[in-house]
Amino acid sequence: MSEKGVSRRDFMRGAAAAGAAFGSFTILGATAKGAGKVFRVGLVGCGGRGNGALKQHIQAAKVLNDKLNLGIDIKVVATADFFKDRSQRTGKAHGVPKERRFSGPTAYKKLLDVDLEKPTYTWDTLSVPDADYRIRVVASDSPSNPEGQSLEGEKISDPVTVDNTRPEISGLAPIKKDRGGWSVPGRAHDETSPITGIEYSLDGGDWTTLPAIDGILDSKEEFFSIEIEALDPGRHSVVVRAQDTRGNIGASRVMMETQ
Ligand SMILES: [Ca+2]
Ligand SMILES: [Ca+2]
Repeated sequence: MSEKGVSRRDFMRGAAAAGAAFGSFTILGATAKGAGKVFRVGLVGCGGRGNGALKQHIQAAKVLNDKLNLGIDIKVVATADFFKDRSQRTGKAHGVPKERRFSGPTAYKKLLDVDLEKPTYTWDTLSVPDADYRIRVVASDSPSNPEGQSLEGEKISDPVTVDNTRPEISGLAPIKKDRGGWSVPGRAHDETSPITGIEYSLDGGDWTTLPAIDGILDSKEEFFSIEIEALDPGRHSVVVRAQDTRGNIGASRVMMETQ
């Protein structure tokens, strides 16, 4: 079987064998034969984590399509969440028919009854250290061919980054300015991925975006400086948070005393 004709099962087996990991995620449905390269997906848990995993998975399919020319089509066919609004919202965003957006305590069971013919597969990147991984995809047609006549092919992808660790904020050291103002310099650092966002909140207020000192957020280490105008006398707090390209968020807080 050529790489273009790789079956879903073979793909899963090969990817799993290679320790491939795209985030904790469940793929349901799809027959190895007949369904072609359409991956039918049912999402159980439509909160931030579930939606994030789904996004990652769609991205992973795109990477595989780009790098290995697999022509994978991810189709979300059902959603399930205890909360109706979450299931509805995610389902609507992915074109899931209303009758397949399940909610309530037995939502996941209803989802599992949606014409599934295959068991569940899960990739959990939390079981592997942060690093770049290559995915080895092995395709074999041995199940449908006599012994000795089967063919096998494999390809190895470009590196895929797994990063489940939060960026660190350090060096927050408020400096007093004139008229009760403060300057708070700091550093955002991530071991694995570039920093894509830095924000701060003064006294629990709205988040304000911060630019990088060097003008562009593009590397694993970025420096920033928060400039605060005159504050009322008393204790004040500044919380800074930074996000890496994988969506991990790390935060830190510093207190200031204005006379
Ligand atoms: Ca990270
Ligand atoms: Ca930079």
